[in-house]
Amino acid sequence: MTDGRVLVAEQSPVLAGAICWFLREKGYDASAVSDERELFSTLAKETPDVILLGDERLAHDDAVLGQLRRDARLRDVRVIVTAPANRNGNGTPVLPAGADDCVTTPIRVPELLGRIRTQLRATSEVRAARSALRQATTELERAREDAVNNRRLVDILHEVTGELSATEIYRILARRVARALEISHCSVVLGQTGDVVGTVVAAAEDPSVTDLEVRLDRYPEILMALESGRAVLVQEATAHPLFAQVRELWEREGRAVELRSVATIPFSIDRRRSGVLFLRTERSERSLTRDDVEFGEVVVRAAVAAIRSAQALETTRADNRRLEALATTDPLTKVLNRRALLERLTAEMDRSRRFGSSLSLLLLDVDHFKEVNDTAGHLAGDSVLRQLGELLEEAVRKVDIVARYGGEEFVILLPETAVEGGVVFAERLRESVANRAFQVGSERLVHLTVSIGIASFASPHVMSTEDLFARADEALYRAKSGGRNQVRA
Ligand code: GH3
Ligand code: MG
Ligand code: MG
Repeated sequence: MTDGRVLVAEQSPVLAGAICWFLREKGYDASAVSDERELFSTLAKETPDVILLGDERLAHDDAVLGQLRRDARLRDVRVIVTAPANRNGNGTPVLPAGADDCVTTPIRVPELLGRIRTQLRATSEVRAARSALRQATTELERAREDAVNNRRLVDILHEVTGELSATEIYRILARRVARALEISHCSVVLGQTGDVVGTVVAAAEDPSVTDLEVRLDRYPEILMALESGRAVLVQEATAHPLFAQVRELWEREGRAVELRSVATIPFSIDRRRSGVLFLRTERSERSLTRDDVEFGEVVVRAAVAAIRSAQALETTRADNRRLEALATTDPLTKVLNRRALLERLTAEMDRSRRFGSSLSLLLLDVDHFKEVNDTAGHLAGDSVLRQLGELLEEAVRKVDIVARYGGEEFVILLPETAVEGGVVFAERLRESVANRAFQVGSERLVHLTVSIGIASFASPHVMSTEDLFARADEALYRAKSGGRNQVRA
């Protein structure tokens, strides 16, 4: 490492030799050329930090300086010219265009060294500035590249974060990463440490792959990523020790190895589902890089988060469905409970009012139900209520609503049904209960009858849901006191 490279253009070999000697003594790397031709042929080969045009002819030849300044390669080279001190009569030499500094002749060594030092400092400052600029430009380019990658990433994430199944997410992941990185092979392989067999759940190169089993001992890069929990990058597979055993296997099997590089990025969704994102390039393609791995890692993280949140959403929904079912159904008979019935009734009343349609309510009570309990036991009674619930559900239309009102009393709501229609339906229902044998225990059958009271909207004195219940209850009472097993409106 020298302090700077100085090229001395000086016609006189003695003077050139002396200047070079001084400069080298001071730690510079100095060499000399004797004329214009030699100057430019040397400059074509090397770039000094400072050129000293010692020869007055050269120093004041506009053509020479012009040529030096036009050469972009030499733009940071400082040019020092020599000039007689007394040229203008005031001791200050005229600095020709294109020159950076001037040394007065006859040359005095301290002045020359001072000028060279100053110019070299300037050169290094310019170079530092240029290198900073270059670095900024590189960073800008990298940022631009990142922006492009991020846009690809956003595309992928956007596609991945919908409400998709894990399988769909794997497929999108493989396809989009292959496309973004412009590589031929990208797949998702599920497996965990200790597994002998892995499952390829998606492969960009073959969309038909769904659950392809592969022997993991043939994929040391997958095993390694699963074991270490860290990404594995092999840029040149043919030379890499990781593939030594597999290479032997390939040779024995006489398989041509097209593999160039591989990267495996491990992930873990839950205890059952872990695996790797598996990137591969072939001989005809480029080698995979750290950047590819980083890109893959970011996308994998997003995909795992998406799968987890999709799963959480599904669990929450299932929980909600269960809760809702619990809140609205009667646990014994699985028909609607009383609370849900009242909600539905209110809604149906509103609808009837709005559209002027009719609505019938049937209140059904099992006749002498106590006897079932007394003779067959309470559990048998429960079972009979369950069977009755099923019978009622099967008997009604889709739009009708069956609910357990309490004990052995059921309510059936018939939308768009006036009292006449309600009576016909209730009569049919009464008959089918009467004709049915209900099972109690494994052997015994019992026969039952029911009494049904009906009220309808709109009819005189029925303005509210309470009126509807009150009227139906009155009708039921009449059915009971009339001898049971009958329908009253
Ligand atoms: P009727 O209605 O014809 O006047 O006579 P009944 O014997 O059905 O009399 P009531 O309606 O007053 O009595 C209802 C009986 O139903 C009383 C109760 O022991 C029984 N019961 C109510 N809820 C259940 C239940 O969930 N399981 C069982 N096994 N029995 C119930
Ligand atoms: Mg009762
Ligand atoms: Mg009863």
